[in-house]
Amino acid sequence: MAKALTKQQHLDLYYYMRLNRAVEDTMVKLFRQNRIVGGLYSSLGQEAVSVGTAFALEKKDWLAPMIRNIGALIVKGVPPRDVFMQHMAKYDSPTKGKDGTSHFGDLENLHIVSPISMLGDLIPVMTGVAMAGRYLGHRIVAMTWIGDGGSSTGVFHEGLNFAATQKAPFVLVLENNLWAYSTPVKRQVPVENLADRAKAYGVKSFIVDGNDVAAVYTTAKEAVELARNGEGPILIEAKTFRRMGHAQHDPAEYVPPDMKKYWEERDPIARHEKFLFKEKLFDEKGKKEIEAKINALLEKERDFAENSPFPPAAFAEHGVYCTGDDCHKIRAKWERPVSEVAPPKSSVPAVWAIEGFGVGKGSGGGSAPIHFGDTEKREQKEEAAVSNNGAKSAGKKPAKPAKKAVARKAGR
Ligand SMILES: Cc1ncc(C[n+]2csc(CCOP(=O)(O)OP(=O)(O)O)c2C)c(N)n1
Ligand SMILES: [Mg+2]
Repeated sequence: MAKALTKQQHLDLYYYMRLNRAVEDTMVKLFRQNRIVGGLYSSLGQEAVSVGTAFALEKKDWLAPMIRNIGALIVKGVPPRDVFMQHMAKYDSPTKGKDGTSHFGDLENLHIVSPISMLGDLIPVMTGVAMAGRYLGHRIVAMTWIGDGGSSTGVFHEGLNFAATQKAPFVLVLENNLWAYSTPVKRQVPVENLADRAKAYGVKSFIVDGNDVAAVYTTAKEAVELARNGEGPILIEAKTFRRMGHAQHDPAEYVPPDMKKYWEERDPIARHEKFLFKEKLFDEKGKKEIEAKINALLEKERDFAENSPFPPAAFAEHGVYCTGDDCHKIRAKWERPVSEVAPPKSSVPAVWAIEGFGVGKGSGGGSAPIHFGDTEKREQKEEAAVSNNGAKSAGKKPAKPAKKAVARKAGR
């Protein structure tokens, strides 16, 4: 357990993990009361990963969470009421009741990119965010998370390779919780450490005990600073365990009871609490104060969420298609004149037409090289055009078009 952190940092990590768990516990109750409209994906036992990694980011940095990273959202500054209202599909929620889970972001203030459900797709997206930050000279780091299952998608590998070749200031947290739905990690990946996947792309990686919040934080901090200094991207494999089923509907009876027990004994909150007591960083009174602060906050946040209305029926058609300013106000911030980065207004004749392959009309109407050689050659076409123009102006009949060039056999 790292001791290099300040007392306040240790207490903050504890507070955020407790808040993360309390927010999810509240949502389980709301789910049982039938007030949650969408899916509920528990991060019970994984709080140290979301909290410890997001805690390593600065305010200006960017993150994109996956379904089990509510803790990261809270650390970045999302109020619990937004998380409740999203899941309850309320009108005051960030998506105004259009989504039933955590598909929301905040590009203006908190620098959060909304999750994408297709596993792995956030990797190239966040690589792009990291590259944009570097281009603008902002010295930001972009972070996202992926599961053990998600690390087997094609886009994980394409994205990581892309980030590596671009040296993007990007940190990818691979949350290895040993299960992807009902598939154990050993049945879907033939390697022991998923961090090894980074080697294929020349990417530096770390492995960390995902149930030790101080270790997660110090590892993430090192990765974030390496990335900020141009040594990214970095992959962190956090070894942890999914203590509940995939979502509320899944009782996860396929998980061996011994395995559950092993990980319950390594609960990240209980472990950190033990550490805080042992190091005299807090006592029973300090613990009660934190609990009281969380309870008071969540009562207020839950009340607000419950009192928020559902969207009016007429709102159903709003926001389906982009209608300009009343849809979104974010515009590209061009650092170079638009004309400089936009495609040229007029096309120029292709200078690389290949002898014998002919030149034809492109879809835009201009000359474009084509590959079949079944149209007249450029010189023949130009000659025909000149003689036709001459004929027209002299009042003669236009000349016959030039003979077609012989088609070249395909497959050469
Ligand atoms: C490309 C893609 N394939 C399949 C799914 C369906 N799906 C959603 S979550 C999930 C399991 C993910 O497991 P893992 O990546 O280990 O994350 P965990 O649920 O354990 O956090 C699957 C298969 C998806 N969302 N995207
Ligand atoms: Mg998993």
